[in-house]
Amino acid sequence: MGFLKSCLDALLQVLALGPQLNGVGSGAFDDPQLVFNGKHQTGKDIAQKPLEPAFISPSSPPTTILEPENASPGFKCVYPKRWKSCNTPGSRDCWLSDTESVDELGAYSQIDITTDYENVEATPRGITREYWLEVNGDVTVTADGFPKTSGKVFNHTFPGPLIEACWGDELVIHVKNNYAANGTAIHWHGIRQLHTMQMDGVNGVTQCPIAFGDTFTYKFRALQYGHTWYHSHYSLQYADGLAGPLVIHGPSSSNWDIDLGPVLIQDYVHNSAFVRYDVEIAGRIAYADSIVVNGAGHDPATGTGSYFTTTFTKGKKHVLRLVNGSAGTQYVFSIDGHNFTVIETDLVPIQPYTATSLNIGIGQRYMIVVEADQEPGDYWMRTHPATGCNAFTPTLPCKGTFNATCEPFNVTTGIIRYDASSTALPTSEPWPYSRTCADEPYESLKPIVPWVIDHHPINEISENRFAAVHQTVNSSAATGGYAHWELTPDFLWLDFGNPTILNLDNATYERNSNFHIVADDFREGYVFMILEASAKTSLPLPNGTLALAVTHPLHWHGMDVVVLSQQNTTFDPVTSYQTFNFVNPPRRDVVLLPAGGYVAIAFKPDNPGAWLMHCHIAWHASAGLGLQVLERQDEVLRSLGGSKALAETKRVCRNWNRYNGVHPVDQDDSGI
Ligand SMILES: *[C@@H]1O[C@H](CO)[C@@H](O)[C@H](O)[C@H]1NC(C)=O
Ligand SMILES: *[C@@H]1O[C@H](CO)[C@@H](O)[C@H](O)[C@H]1NC(C)=O
Ligand SMILES: *[C@@H]1O[C@H](CO)[C@@H](O)[C@H](O)[C@H]1NC(C)=O
Ligand SMILES: *[C@@H]1O[C@H](CO)[C@@H](O)[C@H](O)[C@H]1NC(C)=O
Ligand SMILES: *[C@@H]1O[C@H](CO)[C@@H](O)[C@H](O)[C@H]1NC(C)=O
Ligand SMILES: *[C@@H]1O[C@H](CO)[C@@H](O)[C@H](O)[C@H]1NC(C)=O
Ligand SMILES: *[C@@H]1O[C@H](CO)[C@@H](O)[C@H](O)[C@H]1NC(C)=O
Ligand SMILES: *[C@@H]1O[C@H](CO)[C@@H](O)[C@H](O)[C@H]1NC(C)=O
Ligand SMILES: *[C@@H]1O[C@H](CO)[C@@H](O)[C@H](O)[C@H]1NC(C)=O
Ligand SMILES: *[C@@H]1O[C@H](CO)[C@@H](O)[C@H](O)[C@H]1NC(C)=O
Ligand SMILES: [Cu+2]
Repeated sequence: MGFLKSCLDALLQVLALGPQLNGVGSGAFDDPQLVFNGKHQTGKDIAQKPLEPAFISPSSPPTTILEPENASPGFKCVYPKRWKSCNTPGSRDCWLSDTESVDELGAYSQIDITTDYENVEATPRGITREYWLEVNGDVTVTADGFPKTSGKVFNHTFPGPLIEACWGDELVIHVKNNYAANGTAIHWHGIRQLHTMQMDGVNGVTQCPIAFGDTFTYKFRALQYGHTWYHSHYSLQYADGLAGPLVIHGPSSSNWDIDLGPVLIQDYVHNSAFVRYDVEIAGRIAYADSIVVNGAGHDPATGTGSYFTTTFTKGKKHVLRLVNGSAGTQYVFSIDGHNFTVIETDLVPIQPYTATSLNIGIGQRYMIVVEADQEPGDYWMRTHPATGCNAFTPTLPCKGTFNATCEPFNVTTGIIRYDASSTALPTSEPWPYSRTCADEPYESLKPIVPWVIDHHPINEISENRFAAVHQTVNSSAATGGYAHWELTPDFLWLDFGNPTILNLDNATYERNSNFHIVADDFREGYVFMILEASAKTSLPLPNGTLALAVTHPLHWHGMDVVVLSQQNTTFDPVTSYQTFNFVNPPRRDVVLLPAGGYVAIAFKPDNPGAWLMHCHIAWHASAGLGLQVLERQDEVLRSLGGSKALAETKRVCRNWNRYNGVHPVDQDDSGI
């Protein structure tokens, strides 16, 4: 069973801004909501607002239409008539202002960058948007010039189609599995899924895989805004191409003129990731062949391929929505000659800061604003694999590994042009950036809406509250018979056909399901976790040597976490607490656990459910580096809206178990 690392702080009750459970039983999509201004209004005012229907359909007039800059053609945000748009190139921090409510200062109240988006009642009400996606397998993808025949993609495109919504919308996404050889399940990375755990898309935890020919309909509200990605959570499918961008339009913490959209940076594997995985389980490091940016790249072996290209307008400020969708590579991103302003991390708006390069861990996202303030011309965009956090084909120069002195291939993966008709290759020089494999310094990442943690966990954490990351040997044939990565006390090995969501009443879990239990009575305050990746916790490999400590980008589902401390040294129970920061710590959903070091995080236990937490290096996740955070188990079903909310889940499971009975899946990994 799991270790417990929780503490309750009654004094923080007033800060527990997450929605309470009352009224939740009616289901996540029909809870009557009040729109109010999170900035100026008091609780008393909220109750006085007239009740409006939860969602308006696009046809029901009258409405306020907002056309986000550079959204897809015809795309519009639609809100109730009382709101009017206040989002202009000179006021990107504002989203909607209320034409009916005037505060005591005579100003309109508004929904803006300071609105607490964790407070459901403060979130604007948009419309329902419906999308259809198809999963295709064994598709030939030629992203970097090499014809990869084991491609798995959405709608025959790589990356998948853009899914777009506005802050407060409800998304309804029908995913049809057209891949005959396997199941699938789609995860909406970083979406909090407040009271909609059944929509999180994790096979073995929140659903069964979608069988060939079947469709699962995902429904959830876009309570956050910014950009992220969606990807398969079925084993290694996303590393074979099953990933796409997701943009939720909302305010920004800095002004800009032009939105250039998502930039999905991925390392790219030529043969199937399912085949490449054999390298990982043989105890070596699974490697990639090249880097692709929005599906464009070069095969280093042959030099074939293309560059990701985008155009700047001189004098304008451009938004780039960076996503690290890699299987195993951390990148240092930069644009020659241009610095940029970082305004958002992982769907959390932050106080803007200027940088010339940016460290992006797997699964992490950054929104940046770049001003076209240089001499018009052509400039390289660079995605430099971080030292110690990359592995490419060993037959390349430098044995395929980027380090401080050796580069196996060019890191110039994109071109920024001031004149779209130019075809010249840039001759620009790089900034002198650091290639260290680290998160952005956390002093830089200050959320606009802070979490204040005025509670020191020192008296609450004891030795059994550590989740140590290490590699362990399990010779059981049932679990592959190879060295697994694990988070204490066990490695993850999920049961596709019997997910946690259909076992919510269990006192114990029989399968090797690694759980971190958050006790049912923890409702306010914060839960703390300290995760270590130090060499001393490594178990011996079969040949007796200790596994090397490496950096792991850890991803939490269903919640944001704040980073209290992130160090590359061994955790010391006496002195390490001095490194903890409780004042507006960075908040995100992917946190790097430094090699040989530790990371201390905290989260709010305000979303009942079983939430996966795992390393986002695809190879490590497959080899067991994950656990489930089981939060307030006895309230989960009620928070979803009762057992009727699981009708679709059960139907998809029946179909999966029928399919699997005929085409048994040979499970050789954790399942995620
Ligand atoms: C994906 O493909 C399906 C079937 O061709 C189509 O109906 C749907 O509109 C496509 N979805 C997107 C988001 O393009
Ligand atoms: C032991 O195995 C690991 C993983 O396969 C390998 O990296 C290491 O070099 C081996 N050590 C010896 C002494 O054989
Ligand atoms: C993606 O994350 C991985 C792992 O943290 C990292 O090695 C890689 O450099 C990141 N890629 C980018 C483009 O930042
Ligand atoms: C960013 O670039 C501008 C224009 O080149 C320059 O004035 C400014 O000092 C730079 N800021 C930083 C932090 O590098
Ligand atoms: C970089 O890699 C090359 C080739 O593997 C190796 O010879 C060199 O020693 C490495 N340099 C550093 C600083 O690790
Ligand atoms: C690296 O880029 C330069 C242009 O900057 C080009 O001449 C060279 O061929 C590239 N090398 C490879 C291996 O693509
Ligand atoms: C939950 O408990 C039942 C009854 O003991 C057991 O059959 C089932 O396997 C358990 N579920 C999981 C996921 O372990
Ligand atoms: C390996 O995993 C199996 C299945 O979870 C478990 O029963 C067994 O005890 C494990 N063996 C070791 C040596 O950890
Ligand atoms: C650890 O972090 C310190 C301070 O950030 C840095 O100077 C040092 O190089 C790091 N050490 C390693 C082994 O990464
Ligand atoms: C299907 O999934 C299973 C389980 O993850 C895996 O072992 C197998 O290789 C997959 N099959 C294909 C054709 O990708
Ligand atoms: Cu890892």
